[in-house]
Amino acid sequence: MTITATTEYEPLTESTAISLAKDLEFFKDGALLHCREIGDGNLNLVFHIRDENNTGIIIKQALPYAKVVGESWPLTLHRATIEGNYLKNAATLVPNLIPKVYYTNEALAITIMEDLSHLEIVRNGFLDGKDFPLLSKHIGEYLAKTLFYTSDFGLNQQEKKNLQQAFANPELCKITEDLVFTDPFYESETNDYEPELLGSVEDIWNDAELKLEVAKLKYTFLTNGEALLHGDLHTGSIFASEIDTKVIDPEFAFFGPIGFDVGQFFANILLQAITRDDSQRASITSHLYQVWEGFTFTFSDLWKTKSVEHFTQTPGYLDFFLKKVFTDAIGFAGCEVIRRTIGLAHVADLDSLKPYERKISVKQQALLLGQTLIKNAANIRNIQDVESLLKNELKGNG
Ligand code: SR1
Ligand code: MG
Repeated sequence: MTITATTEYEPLTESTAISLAKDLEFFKDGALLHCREIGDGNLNLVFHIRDENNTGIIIKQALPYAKVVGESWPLTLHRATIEGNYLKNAATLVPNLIPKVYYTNEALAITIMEDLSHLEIVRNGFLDGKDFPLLSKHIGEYLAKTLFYTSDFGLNQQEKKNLQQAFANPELCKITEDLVFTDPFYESETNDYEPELLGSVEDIWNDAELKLEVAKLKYTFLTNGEALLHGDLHTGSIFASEIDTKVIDPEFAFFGPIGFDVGQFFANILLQAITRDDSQRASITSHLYQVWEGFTFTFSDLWKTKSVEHFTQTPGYLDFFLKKVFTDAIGFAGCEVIRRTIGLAHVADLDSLKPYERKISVKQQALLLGQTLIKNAANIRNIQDVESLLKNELKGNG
């Protein structure tokens, strides 16, 4: 079976991915092509095709269901179009921080893009003890530019409303609404945790104060369309090296609260930080400082020099806005830490811990950290406060 650019949807295989790449003339006639399916995420197929000179492309294809669960969880193919459109928009704002998109095909639900195999997924690199010295400077810039220029401060406000319609992404938003904001806080079938965590999990389910704060955060996520978010900005969605950073996988993109993207990045740094001993932790927590500093520096500069909104020159407005983003981000980070510990989609930072007893004890600490972030978000003023909470959690339970 050959799949060409005009074929109806069908999941690719390594061999049909090669025929498609040939049909689209990505390689010279007669090139010796090698293809491997390398997708390790929860949802899609990812094919790496390269020729004998190691020149390559990536073909990403959405499946009509969530790969992590199987065909019993149908999922829209439209997410591939959302992803392609997000990357095209981001190419005008942060071309250096995303992969180049070569081709998209809505019917086949594919995006063909730059081969990033010279870089490494940040989560895996952290697990191997690597650091990415420019990562958080780059992510700070990425967040500031993508979020400012798609907000009512950086984009014509009528245009923004049109763009908001184009990025309606109800099915993918529903995944986040359920898996991040709802299921972990109730006894839900999607949750996944070790039996030894049951006591800590029940503490969460029985904590009315916590649930009220989560309800408010979920409502903010549901209703506050501040800017075009990446929507799933964890360390598995970022490729990096010592000098380069590329954000991938924006299929969850939609107009939501700015603090959500910031908070997901915070949370995934914290999920790595909490696994480290004192001597190894500072190199990770420094990413929290740098990303927030980078974000606020660039966002403030854009606010002062590129705003389309009259009120941005009003004294106090920028400080008020950044404070609100920070508070939202801390609450969202708490939800992400909890769901990555006991929800459906885990992270290797925690799941790979050994021995088993240590994994359980770090997960307990993660749950407490998540609860504290959510309940105290309004009183957490800066990254120093976050770092103190992390230290207290580790001291109290280590
Ligand atoms: C069913 S999808 C589970 C998770 O994978 C994605 O990367 C998102 O984080 C989602 O919540
Ligand atoms: Mg993803």
